[in-house]
Amino acid sequence: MLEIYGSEFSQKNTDNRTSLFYLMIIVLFFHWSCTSTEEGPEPFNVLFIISDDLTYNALSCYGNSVIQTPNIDRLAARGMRFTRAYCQGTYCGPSRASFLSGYYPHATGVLGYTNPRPEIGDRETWPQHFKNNGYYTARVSKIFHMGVPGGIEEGGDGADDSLSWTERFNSPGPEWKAPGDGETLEGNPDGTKPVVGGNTFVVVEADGDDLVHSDGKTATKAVELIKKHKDEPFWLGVGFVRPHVPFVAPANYFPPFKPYQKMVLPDKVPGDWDDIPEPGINYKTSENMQMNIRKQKKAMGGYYASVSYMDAQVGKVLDALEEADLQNKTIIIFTSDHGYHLGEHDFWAKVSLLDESSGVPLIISVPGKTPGVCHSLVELLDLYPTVSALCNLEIPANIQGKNIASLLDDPAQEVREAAFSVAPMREGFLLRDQQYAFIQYGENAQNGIELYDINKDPGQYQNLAKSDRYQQVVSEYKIKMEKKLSEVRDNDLMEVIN
Ligand SMILES: [Ca+2]
Repeated sequence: MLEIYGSEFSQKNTDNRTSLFYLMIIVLFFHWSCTSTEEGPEPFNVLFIISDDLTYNALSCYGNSVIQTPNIDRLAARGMRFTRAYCQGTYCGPSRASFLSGYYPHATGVLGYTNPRPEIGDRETWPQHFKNNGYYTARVSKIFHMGVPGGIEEGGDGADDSLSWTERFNSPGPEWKAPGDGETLEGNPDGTKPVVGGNTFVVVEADGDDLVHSDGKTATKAVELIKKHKDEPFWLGVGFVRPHVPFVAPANYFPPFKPYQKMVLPDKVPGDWDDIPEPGINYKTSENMQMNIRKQKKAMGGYYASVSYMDAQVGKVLDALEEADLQNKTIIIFTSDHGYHLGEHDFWAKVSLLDESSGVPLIISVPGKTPGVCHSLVELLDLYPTVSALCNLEIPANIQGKNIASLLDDPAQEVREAAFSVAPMREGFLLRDQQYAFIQYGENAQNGIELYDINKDPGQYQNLAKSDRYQQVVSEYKIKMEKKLSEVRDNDLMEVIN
């Protein structure tokens, strides 16, 4: 018996050794396959390029035939171009604080022009997450909020967050003070006002070359940093301030848009404002800016020249990336902090929650992915988790955006039922889905509602909110909005705010 037990014992031992051997093989295989798929040969770099106050309507890759933006177009040709990307706040401060922190504006409470650090405490911002994972992170010029033109004239850090960066660089420029042929278009009906600063519609056809201005200096610094850091993983934020006012650019960018008289303004629809609730009338209009048709056309031409100039600077940065042979190792993102009105509804500039102002251009180029066009609703808030996932970094559990990386493989998917955006200065809230744009003013819609059927009325001219036929739709969207506002506020920061 003993012997039998003994032979069974030794048999078991042999089996155990064999099992152990196979187990080790399996463990080694999984270890190898995990390290080879998760870590990859080399981590991707991230080049994040953001223009200030840029509407997608002013880019040729989005269908504009008056202006040519060859550099942004060439990025679009090799990346995924999103046609329904929305910002989360329709002016600089809240939008930038949101997508950089990973929280909606009403989650942090950052509705003005500050950085979100006091609200998020030791939680990581998007670039900081990369910095903490071994990346060199840098910003050139405006990534978090900076005042334009004042902050650019001063050359300070603005509402920046120092913890996000390994290094940071500012690009001071003369802005409206640049020598050249300038005119103040806004609030200047008799033409007696000189060229002024501030958030004012001013056009300057400037003397000198690209490097006179902030964006030219930003491109130069970005090119230098790409060369210098090409052998280590980097997250480089390049912030161009054009086409934010003042519309100042070297004079050689203006000829395609002159004489300004040839610019074609959006249709002016009689009675257009009659069905828009008072907070929905934008803060800048042709009327309150006292801009006649000549000035409106010049505003459009000046804006386009500023976009052309910015596009040329984007080209310099893309060229540098190719020269450093990094195009196959770098995720490139191009976007804006929000959109802009160029005379639609006689509205100008930002803040409005209509598509021209709440929608943003968004191109994401990832090495190895097939270029394409994606019509899914996406939010700028999705960049932080998506780019983290694409770089095989953990997505922090606290942030509110979605990982939309699957759209880069299959752009026909839908990842969101609706996009959400806010205009805090008028307590405006937008839910935009594939059929409707629902806008309410006030937490309980007490200050008015706009409802547009985008498929029938893409220009958003017919507010259906008071139509008997749409009362059921209005009720449904009010409930959806209440739910969204509650979701936004249900996060790990609430104790900090309260
Ligand atoms: Ca802006």
